[in-house]
Amino acid sequence: MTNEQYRTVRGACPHDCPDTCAMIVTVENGRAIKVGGAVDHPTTDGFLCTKVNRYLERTYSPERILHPMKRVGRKGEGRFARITWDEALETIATRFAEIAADDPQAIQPYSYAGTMGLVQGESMDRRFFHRLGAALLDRTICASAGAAGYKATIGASIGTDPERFGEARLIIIWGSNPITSNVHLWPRILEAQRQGARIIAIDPYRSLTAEKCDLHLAILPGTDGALALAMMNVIIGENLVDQDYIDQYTLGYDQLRERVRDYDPVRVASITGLSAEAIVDLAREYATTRPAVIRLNYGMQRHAGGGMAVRTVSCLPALTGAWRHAAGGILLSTSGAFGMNTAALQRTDLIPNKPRTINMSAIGDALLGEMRTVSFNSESSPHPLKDQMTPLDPPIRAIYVYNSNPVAVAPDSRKVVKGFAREDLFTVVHEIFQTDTADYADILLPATTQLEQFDVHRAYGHLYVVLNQPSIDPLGEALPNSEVFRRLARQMGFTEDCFNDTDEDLIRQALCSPHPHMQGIDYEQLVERGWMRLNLPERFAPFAEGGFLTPSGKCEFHSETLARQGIDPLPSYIPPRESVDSAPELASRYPLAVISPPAHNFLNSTFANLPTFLKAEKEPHLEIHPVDAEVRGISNGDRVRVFNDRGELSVRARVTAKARPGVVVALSIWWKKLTGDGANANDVTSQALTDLGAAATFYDALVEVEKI
Ligand SMILES: Nc1nc2c(c(=O)[nH]1)N[C@H]1C(S)=C(S)[C@@H](COP(=O)(O)OP(=O)(O)OC[C@H]3O[C@@H](n4cnc5c(=O)[nH]c(N)nc54)[C@H](O)[C@@H]3O)O[C@H]1N2
Ligand SMILES: Nc1nc2c(c(=O)[nH]1)N[C@H]1C(S)=C(S)[C@@H](COP(=O)(O)OP(=O)(O)OC[C@H]3O[C@@H](n4cnc5c(=O)[nH]c(N)nc54)[C@H](O)[C@@H]3O)O[C@H]1N2
Ligand SMILES: [Mo]
Repeated sequence: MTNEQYRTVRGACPHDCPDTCAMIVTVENGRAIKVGGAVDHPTTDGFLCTKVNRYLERTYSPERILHPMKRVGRKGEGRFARITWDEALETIATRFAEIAADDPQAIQPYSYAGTMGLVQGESMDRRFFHRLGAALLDRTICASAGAAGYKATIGASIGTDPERFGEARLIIIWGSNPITSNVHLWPRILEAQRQGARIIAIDPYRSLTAEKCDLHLAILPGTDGALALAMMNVIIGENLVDQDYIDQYTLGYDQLRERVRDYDPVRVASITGLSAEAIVDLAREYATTRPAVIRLNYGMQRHAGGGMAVRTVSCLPALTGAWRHAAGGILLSTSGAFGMNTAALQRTDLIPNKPRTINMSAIGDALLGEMRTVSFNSESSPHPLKDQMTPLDPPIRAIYVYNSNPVAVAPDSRKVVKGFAREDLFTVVHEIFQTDTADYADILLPATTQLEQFDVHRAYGHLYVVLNQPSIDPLGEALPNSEVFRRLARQMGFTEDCFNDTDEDLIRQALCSPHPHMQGIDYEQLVERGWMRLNLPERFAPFAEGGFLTPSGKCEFHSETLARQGIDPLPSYIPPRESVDSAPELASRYPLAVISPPAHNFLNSTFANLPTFLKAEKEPHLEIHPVDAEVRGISNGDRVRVFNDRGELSVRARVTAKARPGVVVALSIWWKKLTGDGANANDVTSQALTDLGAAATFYDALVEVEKI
């Protein structure tokens, strides 16, 4: 809609969330005055979350960085002086050229999903670093364990269409907190519940979601794989399987049947902290209710065996034939259904040599001169996973951070801070705000918000491509990522044509794809409508008749691919690295498991600096069960110290049965400089990596808590 004064523009929420909402921005005389959810977009359904509803507070915040700056204080102090874009680009290009003359691998890009857009997240930036020959980054901080585990069983990140959840008769919400982290799924779950479905949460913490479910099973962290194996033990033992589905569409059933014999519910009860009866009931209810769907998500992935846990849980729907129904099956992520032409955007063909790859979840070690990798050896004891440290030669000499805030979000934060504090490290940070990471920049660049930039989005919680059209001009001298890398490429003298592509060119390239799901999705229609469903049937039942995306085309209970990598080819249980069983000595000193899932009003560390959201979250706290509090003499409201060998933080205790005994909960992610003691939950998390996907193990950490 346009007239003289008002205009509405169709956009997309950029944030790292499954929902990727279609937004409508109202603009008055060049200023955005309202953001809302598109009414016509099926999953957005006319509403935005509590955070993005107030997106204007972010865009028009007086705290925004609006021009380039250079450091004038000590590293980390956060004192900067204004410079011009020309000076900023020249400084960066000169330093990069110097380092590249010795070895470009010493230049490290560091980015994640500050925006999920393809243009601003993985196009010109990738081209630039590829052409430069910089080190690559393994982007493992969120989803790689689950993606690898799911891939081993199912073949790709494709699952039940979230739009069908309302028709399910049983929904298991497993390691997921949709009311906070996937709020547009929640109305569908409520719809199912109204129609008589049962909703079960499996979560160590009585989250906002768990407390609204019909049943909450407060499992011990990192033990989901064992629970799934015990469920299979019951389902197979009591012959509740769909033998026809198994015969036609799965691989390795006989071996699986043998394997699950080791996991009888009584033994698994002691592993998981659940009762044997609860496990048996869950298995029976799951196998006998149609359609049954599992919303499987990140909670279970952030542990040593996170990949294997996801692989194991993903076997369940093939065993019972739940996939036969469009509202049955399992949903981890829908991202694998999108077939955008990311190769055209990223241009890995520009890479001149074979540079090293740094794992982003171990950036602390990397900045301090060591590369961490993980190896898997089922024979070794007490734990099958081992992290190897290799000296980094050359060391990282420059780091360019965008779309991420590693000082606050990366594990084992003391090491991350120590790394960023290195005097000899040249650090560029491109940011909207002066984050904890920005404080360590040598050159700090101003970034645009979503209202000021052009982009195209896929999603991991629905099946629509969403276009983001800019609704306002950039504030101050802020520039989008794509434009900064375009200018840097010019400054470095890169002459390839691809560095001249406009954002529109990039979007067109992303859409130009031979993938069958992308057929019919074109730029002009997206501009007109804002969003389009992938070329999939309205009732999408991806594996109703097999067609898995594994090498065998079947649901692989037995995976030859894993076997070839020296990994157990069958589902198995890998305990947390930090637990009584795997590390008894450690557990005697640090008996409590700490988890730090998202706070409702933050989005990772995004929004965690703005008044409305800080007011809603009040202050950093630790939820602790009354029994654990009492033995430590801790009362509700006391200040407590949470610590282990890696670090510590001080927070306010909330004594509550929402945390199960043995587990403490520190909702996250706070900016370290806004907490009072300069620390957040990542001061106690570890850089150890997961089995599959080499991901971070944020929820696999033991601590002790004491009253201050
Ligand atoms: N409001 C808000 N929304 C968000 C985010 C945010 O920060 N804030 N972050 C976004 C991002 S990047 C992501 S990846 C997703 C994450 O969203 P989710 O997939 O929901 O993942 P988490 O919130 O990390 O964990 C979900 C639940 O798993 C539980 N959990 C922890 N350990 C275990 C375990 O071992 N087993 C089981 N069964 N449960 C466990 C936690 O207590 C938590 O309640 O949310 C996205 N959405
Ligand atoms: N303890 C603990 N730690 C965790 C987690 C946890 O549950 N517990 N969750 C983990 C997970 S799941 C994830 S995904 C990671 C998330 O970690 P990050 O991806 O680092 O996410 P954010 O903290 O939101 O930081 C994103 C930054 O990008 C900036 N940004 C946004 N848009 C743009 C843009 O267009 N251009 C530029 N240049 N910058 C932009 C934002 O201002 C913000 O500061 O954190 C992980 N860390
Ligand atoms: Mo994430």
